[in-house]
Amino acid sequence: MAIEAPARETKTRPSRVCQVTGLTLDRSAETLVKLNAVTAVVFLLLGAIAAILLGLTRWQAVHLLDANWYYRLVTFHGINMLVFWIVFFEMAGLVFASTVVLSSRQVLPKLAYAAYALMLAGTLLVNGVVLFGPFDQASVMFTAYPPLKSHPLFYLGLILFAVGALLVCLLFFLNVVEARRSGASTGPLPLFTYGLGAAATIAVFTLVHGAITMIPAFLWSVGLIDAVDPAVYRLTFWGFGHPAQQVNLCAMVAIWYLLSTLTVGGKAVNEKVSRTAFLLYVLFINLGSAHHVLVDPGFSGAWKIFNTSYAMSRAVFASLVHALSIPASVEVAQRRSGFGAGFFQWLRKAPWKNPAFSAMALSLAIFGFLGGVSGVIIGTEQVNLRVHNTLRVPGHFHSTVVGGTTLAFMGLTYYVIPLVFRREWWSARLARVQPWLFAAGITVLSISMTGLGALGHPRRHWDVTFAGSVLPATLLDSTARALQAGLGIGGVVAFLGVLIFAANAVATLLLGKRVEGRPAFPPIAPLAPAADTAAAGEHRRFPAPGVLVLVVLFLVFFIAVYAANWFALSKAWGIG
Ligand SMILES: [Cu+2]
Repeated sequence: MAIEAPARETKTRPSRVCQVTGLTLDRSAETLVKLNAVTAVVFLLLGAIAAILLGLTRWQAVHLLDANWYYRLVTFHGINMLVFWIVFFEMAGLVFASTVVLSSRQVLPKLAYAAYALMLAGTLLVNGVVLFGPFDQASVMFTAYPPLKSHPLFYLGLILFAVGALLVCLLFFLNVVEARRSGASTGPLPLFTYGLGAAATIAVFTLVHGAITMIPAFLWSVGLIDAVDPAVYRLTFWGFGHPAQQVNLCAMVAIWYLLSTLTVGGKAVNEKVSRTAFLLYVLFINLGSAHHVLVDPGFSGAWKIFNTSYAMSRAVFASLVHALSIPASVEVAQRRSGFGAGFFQWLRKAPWKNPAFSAMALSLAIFGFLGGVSGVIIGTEQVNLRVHNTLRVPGHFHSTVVGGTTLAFMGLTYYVIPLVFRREWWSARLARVQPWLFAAGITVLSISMTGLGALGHPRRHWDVTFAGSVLPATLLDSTARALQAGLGIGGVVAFLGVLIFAANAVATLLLGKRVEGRPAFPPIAPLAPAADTAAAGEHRRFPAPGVLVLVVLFLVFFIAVYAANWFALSKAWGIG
């Protein structure tokens, strides 16, 4: 429209034009992305240091930490990895998707900086209590279930963090509105921004649940109210704790789509279907939170089964849509780029040496085969009985949040640093190895935890030999020892993966050459050429037959593992 052009020209806010993408980078948006991303990686590193100490404690042959530090660091590790690392990174993503991707500006930049400051202050308070507070207040775990009571500053820290994050979500929507109003963004929102919009929507009700949970707990900790009902706390806590993982899921899926575009020039096979799948997440995935209270008294069986099975299946369906759509976008792009032979040439000839691509592909595989399958199983009320509070639970979420989300975020970082920070990677060789190392470590770790859980090993437990207990007992047999070694070694390898990632990033920011023009590494693929219209009838067939084969393999695997769990349940009680 005619009136819009002059309105845009009057803006004299500092910005630069990206020489690769042609997008306009608003200076304060750029600074916010950098601040949040660097902060995220700092807490990833701290959480990983705790992780390696914990892994080497659960491995009974090493049994590194004493009980005090074990429980303190379980708490520290959980909160830093699941909340601080991931959410700070997502905040960077929200700013990026609502400003840079739309070539638009950050609205209310001062408020955005204040939100970051609130989040950082909250993080420091929580970590201060967990690392240096009295033991009984510092070892309440990520969940801090009453009657475990932490220090008031612990709850206050979580509240400040949540308020800051909520502000960033609201600013995301305001940024999108501003991009529309100014005419910077017209037509449908890019899929990446749309996906992060779904994440931000889920984040709003997630954070509201966090407030509903933490404010009474804070009042209780300072003595203003007498008690917090444990059952109510658990329900509302998981209204925060589980959807928080769905925010991660949405962000991760949006990043997968983006990485498919950047690494092979892929484009969603059917964008409308992908957008609808994001919408299904918003509508249904929160109900899945009920899987955290499957063994709690107070909720009816019908309520549990409705929420975790019938409603959840809509969200699982959405994940299956993405699981088909994203690899298919890669296959279609690869075929159009000339790798069309047979079922799998596109996959063999994929850019496996591009760390952003390998991170995306490995994270998709780990998330789907290990995380998704185990999640559906653990979320089924009946089968859950054999899994509850065993190491199978952390076995599951290390394959979703770590093998999936964290690895996808690492993959995106391989582009964020050259494009936003304008630095050439210090070591391309280390970058190429890193996703493989991390993925291998986390896969071994997750499978070992799952195996130990199947043997009955509890989660969050310092000593499975029960040394010094009145009744002698041990869970250690030769299988358990081998699996514990797997947990320890997998943990060490994954830790090396984090260390190399962080060290390479820091070295890049300090020593990396400044990018002039187009960054050299990792390569950015041109959009794949359009379909060959001469191939009549092509559009009637699904354009990615290789992915269809993979999907059938996945479904067979899924059904086999699901059935095996029901079979094992049937053996749990000898009837007849
Ligand atoms: Cu959950």
